Amino acid sequence: MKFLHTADWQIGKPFESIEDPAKRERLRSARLESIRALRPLVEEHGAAFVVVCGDLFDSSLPDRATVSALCGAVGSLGVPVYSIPGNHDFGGPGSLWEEEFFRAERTSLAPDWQPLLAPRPHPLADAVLLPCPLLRRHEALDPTQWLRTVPEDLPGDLPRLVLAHGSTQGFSSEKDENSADAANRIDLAHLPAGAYDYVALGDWHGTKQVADNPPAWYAGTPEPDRFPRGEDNRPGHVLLVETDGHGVPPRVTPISTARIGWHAPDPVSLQGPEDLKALAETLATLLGPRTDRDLLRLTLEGALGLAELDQLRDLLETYHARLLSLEVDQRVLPEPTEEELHSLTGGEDPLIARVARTLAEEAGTDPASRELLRELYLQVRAHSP
Ligand SMILES: [Mn+2]
Repeated sequence: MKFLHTADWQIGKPFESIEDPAKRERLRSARLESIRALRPLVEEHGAAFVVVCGDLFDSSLPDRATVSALCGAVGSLGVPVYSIPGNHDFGGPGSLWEEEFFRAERTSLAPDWQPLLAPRPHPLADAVLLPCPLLRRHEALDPTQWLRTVPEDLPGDLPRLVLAHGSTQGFSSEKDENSADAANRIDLAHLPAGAYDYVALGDWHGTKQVADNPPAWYAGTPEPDRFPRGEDNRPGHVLLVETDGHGVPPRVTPISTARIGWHAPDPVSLQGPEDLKALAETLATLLGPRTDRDLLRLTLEGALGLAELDQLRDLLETYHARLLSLEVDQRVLPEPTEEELHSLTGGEDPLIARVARTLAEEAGTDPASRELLRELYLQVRAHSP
C-alpha cells in the first residue's frame, strides 16, 4: 500500500513583500496549482490516499475565496485526503474547520477530504491513522501524548500511521513568529517501541527524517514559500510512503515537487567588467529564459566604473521585469575610471568641471560623493550631443 505524505501548504499566504500586486497574485495561484499538480503523482505511484500534516491554510481565518480554492484543489486529487490542523490553521471550537462555509464547500468540492479533528484512531481499509491535531495555536502538552499508551483494539495487521504537527526533540522548528516553536513539542522517544509504523510530521518546511524507529519524517512544504535557510533545509518535496503492514518498516521516497524557484546566492563581489560579465552568465544559468517563476535575493558588493554601473542597472532592470521578485542589496560603490573622470573634469562647462573635481577629491573617502559623481556622469552623458 502506498500513500503520499505532505504538509505546510500554507495556502493564502499573502506575500506582502512582493510589491507588484499582479505578481503577488501569480505567486499565490502558482502555489495553489502545485497542490493540483500532486494528482499526476498520485496516479503515477498508485497512492491510495494523501495525508496532510497541518498548516494547509496560512491563517486560522482564511477568506472565503481561499477556502473555496483550497477545497477545489483538494477535490481534484482524485483519492481520499486526510488532514490534521496545524498551528496556523488550528482546530477546536469555533475554528475554521467547524465553520458552516468551510463544511459546505468541502462537502461540495472535496467530498473525499476528511479533516481529522480529534485525537482518536481513524481506521481505513488498509491502514489506521492516528491523528494528533492541534486544537489551539500553542499546545503546551505534547500532541502525541495520547499515543504513549497504545490505543486498544487496533487491527493487528494494518500499518499504524501517526499524523502530527510541531517541533521534535533535538530538532527545533524555524524561529519565526509563525512557527509552532517552543509549544507543540513532540517527544518521539516517549512513543512505545514497536507500537507504530510511521510518524508523518508537519511544521518544518524542509524535507527531513528525524527518527528511525519508527521512521519519522517531515514532508516539508511541496512548494517553498521563502528563501532557503541553510543547507539543512530542503523544501519542495512530497513523500511517497510504501508499507507492507504493521511491524514492517515502510519505504520512504522524497519526490521533488517545487515549481517556483527561490534563489538567494552568496554575496557577489564586482570589481570590474569581467565580474559584471560573470554575474550576467551566472544569472542566465540560474534562471534560464523563465519568466514569472522565480524569486531572487541578491547582495552585490565591490566597486565599478560609472559606465559599468549603468550596465549593471540595465541587467537588474531586465530581471526585475522577468522575475516574480528581485530584491537587491546594492552595495557596489561607484569608482570612476580615469577616462570617466576626465570627461567630467575636463569638460567644457566650467561649473560641471569644478563640481566634478570636488566630488572626485572626496570620492576616495566619502560614498555620498561617489554616488553624486555617478549621478553627474549619467546626467552629463544623457545631455551631451
Ligand atoms: Mn506550523
